[in-house]
Amino acid sequence: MAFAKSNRLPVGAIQCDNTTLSLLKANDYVAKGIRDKMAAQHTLLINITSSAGSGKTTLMQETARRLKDKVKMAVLVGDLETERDAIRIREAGVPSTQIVTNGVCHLEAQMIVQAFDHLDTNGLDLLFIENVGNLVCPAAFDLGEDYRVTLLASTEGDDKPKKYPRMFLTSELMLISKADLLPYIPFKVDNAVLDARSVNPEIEVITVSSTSGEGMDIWCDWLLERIAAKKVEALEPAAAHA
Ligand SMILES: Nc1nc2c(ncn2[C@@H]2O[C@H](COP(=O)(O)OP(=O)(O)OP(=O)(O)O)[C@@H](O)[C@H]2O)c(=O)[nH]1
Ligand SMILES: [Mg+2]
Repeated sequence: MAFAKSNRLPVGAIQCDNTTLSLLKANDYVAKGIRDKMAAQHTLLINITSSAGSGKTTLMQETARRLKDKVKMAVLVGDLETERDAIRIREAGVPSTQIVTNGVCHLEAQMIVQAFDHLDTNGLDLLFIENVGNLVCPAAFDLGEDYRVTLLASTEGDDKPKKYPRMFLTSELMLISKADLLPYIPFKVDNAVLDARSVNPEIEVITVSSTSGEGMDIWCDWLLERIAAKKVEALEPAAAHA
């Protein structure tokens, strides 16, 4: 199947009804506003997605511990119920606001805009959005992010990229998480990478463990490079008019 990455929809395979399509169009309009706001304040915006329990919040906590003294960062986190994840992230020393969706299985751009009333993003170098744990619905909703990063935990099985292709198609980076468990389970990293690249040949891959620390330096360097690039990007229009 051919895919158009720019609008994140499979070409010739649109099976949504008109209502769904217009909802997505409205979402894209709001997402553009978020992208413009983040560009104006030079904040790198990363949308973190995965199945439930793949280790997103633990990764946010460990990333915060490693980067909070180097960059100004915060996390918006979505869940169907409870403020538990935001509390965990705040305990790791960075501001975090919980978006409680009351049963909605994904975050939408309008929810992010509403959350900006509760979290001051001015001056941030890095803003993470931890999406609701779900490999399906969050794939359809642009949140204005610069990069979408999807975790695939070793405990989920290496067959998921082909079973949930849109999430891997629309992600720039796949993090194979819980790498410390790889010696004990029949997850083949090569199979997962092959499948992910058959869906999205450009997807980057880093293997990480928040528990052992494996891959965390590579992940943090990946972020720092992009934070720096975002600042340069912000200077370019000014340079062009100088
Ligand atoms: N062995 C191991 N366990 C991990 C790792 N990262 C997270 N976990 C465990 O996996 C479980 C789920 O982790 P969370 O960080 O809450 O996962 P999540 O993706 O945020 O979950 P939801 O927000 O509910 O979707 C917890 O018991 C964590 O301690 C890891 O690198 N290795
Ligand atoms: Mg979580």
